[in-house]
Amino acid sequence: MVHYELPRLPYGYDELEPFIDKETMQIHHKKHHQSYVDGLNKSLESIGGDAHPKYISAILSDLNSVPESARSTINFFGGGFENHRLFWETMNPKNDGVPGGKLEDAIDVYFDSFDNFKKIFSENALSIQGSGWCWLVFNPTYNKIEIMTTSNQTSPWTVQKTPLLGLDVWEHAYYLKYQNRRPEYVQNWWNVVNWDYVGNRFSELA
Ligand code: MN3
Repeated sequence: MVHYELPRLPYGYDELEPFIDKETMQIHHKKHHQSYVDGLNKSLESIGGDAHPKYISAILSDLNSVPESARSTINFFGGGFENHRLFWETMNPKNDGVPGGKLEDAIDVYFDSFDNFKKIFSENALSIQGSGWCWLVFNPTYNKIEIMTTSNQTSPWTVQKTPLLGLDVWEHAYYLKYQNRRPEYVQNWWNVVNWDYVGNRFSELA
């Protein structure tokens, strides 16, 4: 039986200051992310996890293979587990603020410029009603990158798209510091995006 564990944060809780505060990072990682880990393990146990030995992204890509009794909890907790794992990896206290290499070229092709990409991504993030995520994904069917949003913890894997970069716009991601000021949170988050990581992820696919 595969048991998922809370992944280690690749930097200290206070290292994304002042853009994302220490207390938010601690609660978000140790409490919220842990709850998705626990929920995922419980859901897998309920259907005999040994029958589903694939990594969670592969399970999310083929939710119909999961017994109906656990499909919605695996969608939620499995998405929550994997979305947050990626979210931590795609942030970095020391970044140069711009994508490079093949990803930079693809952004120019599909969004005209990096500035325009950021504008469209931010507008999508702000348009989410309630809780959800805004994503830069790779669409393997058309071999292109796209921006999309999902509700709650639904992962792009569930629609066969590969998440490259995700922004958590649940209130728990920003409320302590920003209260209702989601636009300010989104704007400040760009300062901590780990473009090296996102670019490498893209290079492995395209
Ligand atoms: Mn979250």
